[in-house]
Amino acid sequence: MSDTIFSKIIRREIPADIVYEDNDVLAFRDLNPQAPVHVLFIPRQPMPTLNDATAADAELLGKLLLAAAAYAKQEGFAEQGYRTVVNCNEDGGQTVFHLHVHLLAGRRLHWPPG
Ligand code: DGP
Repeated sequence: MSDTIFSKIIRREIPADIVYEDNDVLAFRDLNPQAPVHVLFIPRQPMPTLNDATAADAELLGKLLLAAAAYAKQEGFAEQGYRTVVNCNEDGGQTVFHLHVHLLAGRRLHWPPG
């Protein structure tokens, strides 16, 4: 089982600007924001990468995306738009090995990403 900086945030061992939580999901502002809104949605139960997900995790993965969409609606930028991203391993640019969904919003995001 991985223990990363995100597990420490879950255990409140280090501070984070938490914007949402429920029994399965925690969401907090990214320390190094890439857009005016940059929130990370993570499962409380750690999973290093998307590669480690199985069919048993389908509901949890859905909850992460639904929590991100609900936050976008609550904060009023859902109609304007936003992006959700899951980076996986080296080429995906993953640096913290506790699966997370990035929610980016508040500016026009470019495509393709760099
Ligand atoms: P990724 O590159 O996809 O693994 O994204 C990891 C993100 O986590 C990155 O955008 C920066 C953020 N991050 C790293 N350490 C911390 C931390 O201690 N607190 C917060 N809030 N965010 C962090």
